[in-house]
Amino acid sequence: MKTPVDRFRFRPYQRPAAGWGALRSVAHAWLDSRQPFKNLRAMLQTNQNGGFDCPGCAWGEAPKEGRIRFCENGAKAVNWEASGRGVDREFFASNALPDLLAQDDYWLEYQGRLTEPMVYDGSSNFYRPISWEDAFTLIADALKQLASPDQAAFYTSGRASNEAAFLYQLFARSYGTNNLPDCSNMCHEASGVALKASIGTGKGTVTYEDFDKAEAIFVIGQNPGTNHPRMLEPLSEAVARGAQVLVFNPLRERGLERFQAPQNALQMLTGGELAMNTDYFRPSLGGDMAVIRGIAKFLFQWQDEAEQAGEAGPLDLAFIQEHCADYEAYRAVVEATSWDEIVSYSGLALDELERAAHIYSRSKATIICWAMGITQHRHSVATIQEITNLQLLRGQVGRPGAGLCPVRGHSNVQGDRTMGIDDNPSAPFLDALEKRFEMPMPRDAGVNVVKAIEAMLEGRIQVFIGLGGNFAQATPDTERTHSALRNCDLTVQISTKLNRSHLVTGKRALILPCLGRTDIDMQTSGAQAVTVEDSFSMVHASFGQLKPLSKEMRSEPAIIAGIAQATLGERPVAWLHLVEEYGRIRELVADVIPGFEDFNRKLETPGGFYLQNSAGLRQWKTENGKANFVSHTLPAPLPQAVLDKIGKEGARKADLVLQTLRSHDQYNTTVYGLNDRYRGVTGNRRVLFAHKDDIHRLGFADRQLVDIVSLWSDDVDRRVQGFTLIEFDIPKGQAAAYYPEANPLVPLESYGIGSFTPTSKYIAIRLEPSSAPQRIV
Ligand SMILES: Nc1nc2c(c(=O)[nH]1)N[C@H]1C(S)=C(S)[C@@H](COP(=O)(O)OP(=O)(O)OC[C@H]3O[C@@H](n4cnc5c(=O)[nH]c(N)nc54)[C@H](O)[C@@H]3O)O[C@H]1N2
Ligand SMILES: Nc1nc2c(c(=O)[nH]1)N[C@H]1C(S)=C(S)[C@@H](COP(=O)(O)OP(=O)(O)OC[C@H]3O[C@@H](n4cnc5c(=O)[nH]c(N)nc54)[C@H](O)[C@@H]3O)O[C@H]1N2
Ligand SMILES: [Mo]
Repeated sequence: MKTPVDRFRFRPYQRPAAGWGALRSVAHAWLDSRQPFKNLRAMLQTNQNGGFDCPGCAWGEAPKEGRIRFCENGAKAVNWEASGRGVDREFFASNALPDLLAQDDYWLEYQGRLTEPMVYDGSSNFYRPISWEDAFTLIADALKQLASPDQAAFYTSGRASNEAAFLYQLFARSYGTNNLPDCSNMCHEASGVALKASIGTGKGTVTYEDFDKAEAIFVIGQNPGTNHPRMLEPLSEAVARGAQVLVFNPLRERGLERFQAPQNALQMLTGGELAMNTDYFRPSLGGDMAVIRGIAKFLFQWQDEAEQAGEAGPLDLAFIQEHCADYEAYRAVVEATSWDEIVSYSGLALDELERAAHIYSRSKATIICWAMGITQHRHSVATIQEITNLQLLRGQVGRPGAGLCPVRGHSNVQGDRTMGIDDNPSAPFLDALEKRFEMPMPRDAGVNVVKAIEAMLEGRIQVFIGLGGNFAQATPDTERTHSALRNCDLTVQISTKLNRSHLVTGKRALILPCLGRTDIDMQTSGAQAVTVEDSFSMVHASFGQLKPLSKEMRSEPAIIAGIAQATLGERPVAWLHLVEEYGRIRELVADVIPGFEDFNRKLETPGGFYLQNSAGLRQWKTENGKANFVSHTLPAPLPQAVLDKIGKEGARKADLVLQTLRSHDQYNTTVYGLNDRYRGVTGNRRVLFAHKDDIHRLGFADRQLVDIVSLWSDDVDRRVQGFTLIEFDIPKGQAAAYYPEANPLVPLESYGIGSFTPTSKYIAIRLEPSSAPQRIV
């Protein structure tokens, strides 16, 4: 099936975000789904009570009527999942693996929903059909034959429901391993690690209502116009009521500048639009920690000045005194950091930092939001702790309209972690499992994504099972990751759509087609609901609405139960009995996980229920029972070994620093089309955005084809070929390219300190004239 592609063009986008452009794009996604009448019903049920939770992002549902409940990119996600196109046995019989591998990621998913279980055993180049029972037996035999349970890895992507996630981790642990890497390892891991040490919870402390009460909102390293479009409404409302909205982003993202609400007929018809920010700062990549430190340094200075004048300063000393530890140490570290260092690391001028600090010091209720621009760096944990330190200085945690807000990605990534998808689970969680299921649970930490790839490369992991996601493409160092997967004995993917992880296989491979969020999930007791948790810790039910495309698809809980039953029998639970009625799974969750007592009854509340956030209540579940100021020196963004190597190469120093990001037409590795509307690009994803002066300085020209080579301390040649240079409004020294096309450039060893998250937002690169066959663009 050919994919629709526009001609390559670059023309900066002049219109506001959302508006008519969004409506046109929704109409296109809807009609292209092949089942518009069925899907209209689905779109109307998105995020409604009794409907299903949007499979797009993890932004929470508006508690107030009249606010946006679904958005352009939510509609795209729904129509993409609820495609009328199917990938069946005839498709696999007529497409050999090498031919499929030659297709791009857009083409692969465009073929439609996976409709029946398939197996590949290396005897030919083709997948062939297999029955569900034979597939379960094949997996069970492979698992039982391993010398140790730690030779298997159980990956999860953040769309899995709470019910699926709970069963999956229970199965992995009952089988004997904590090898539960997940997409969060590449995403908000740093937020969890940092916040847990600082304030005793890994989750954000704000609720949706806090956005209505905030006097200032900082949006750092996040592009909500594309990735969390429903966030645009509360942000534009905040600006309209006079709150300060400060953006920190090296790129001028359209969704953070101007917005036209598609639901507002008057605005749409009159061309009206709303401002999205009151100030826009463009820091260096990885410079945010220095930005925050600069603001803190001003606060300390102004505090001293106020005290000398006998006035109250900006710091909330009473809060610090009552709730915090290590304040003096933090103050000392900030004072020891010079303004020169702060300015040069941050990429902002001193007067910009002062302006931001003024706004911060005046606001009585400040929310700080962040996403991948903060979490995908080497020093992400330190940066998030610096953000937390700043908020603690003014007592901005646990008060209305204020707090810390890591904006999560996948729609249930937060819930999956709550359910125990964690390679490094806490002792109390394991204790609770042991008590409830009366069997020992593994205590050694398992592998995260980076360690799983290393283990597969070295042959220490032999069986890989993926509950959703696209491990082959979402991970760093693509060539090595592909070798790692190929090194396995068996790779199993539980998926809705065809992707590269089905094609980069172990010696044997299985494709197990599952139901998605939009599909009706019929079990013996009737249609089932599943539950999810959003970024604001609200848990609610989701009911599929559409008849599945094929009778051969199974739900994720049913597939996990099938594998578990074949591997472990009824130990420690009657797996197949549980999935007859998901309320039975929720009863187990209620017994094990704090906050879920009486789970089934609580779900009856319209809109769901709120899992309390301890830090939001100013209860600090840290070791010392305090909110901790955690001090770090401003770190170099690359390890010394890399700096030494780049330095030694003299003229071959890094040309630019690259960040990898999402276009408006993709959901992670799912590519909906080749356009990026707000950045003005159509028809091409293999582009490199760079500043005009840099392009000329390096001896290239606008629209020239280049190869991009990344620089690291080892001798691996990491390169992508044939990228088109685009002169772009980007700070000098920086470049940007799309994920996953640029993933081959991210070295596996380049990850965050303490988070193991690949540094997808900071890659030193060099450009070369392209060695790829010339294309006319
Ligand atoms: N439609 C759609 N929605 C999605 C997704 C999707 O792919 N498509 N993905 C989902 C997932 S899993 C996630 S995690 C989220 C991701 O949501 P985002 O974090 O918004 O995603 P990115 O495209 O990675 O954008 C990062 C932004 O950070 C900026 N940035 C990069 N480096 C830095 C830096 O060092 N400092 C600062 N201040 N800014 C920086 C970039 O310019 C860009 O605007 O979205 C979720 N929602
Ligand atoms: N260079 C670079 N790399 C990155 C990032 C980056 O910014 N830059 N971002 C990282 C981030 S934030 C994340 S979260 C990861 C994402 O990593 P993943 O979560 O592994 O990747 P996705 O692209 O979201 O997975 C898409 C696939 O999931 C399957 N799928 C979709 N819906 C369902 C469902 O309901 N059930 C099941 N079982 N399967 C389903 C489909 O088959 C689809 O092909 O990528 C990370 N990788
Ligand atoms: Mo993510």
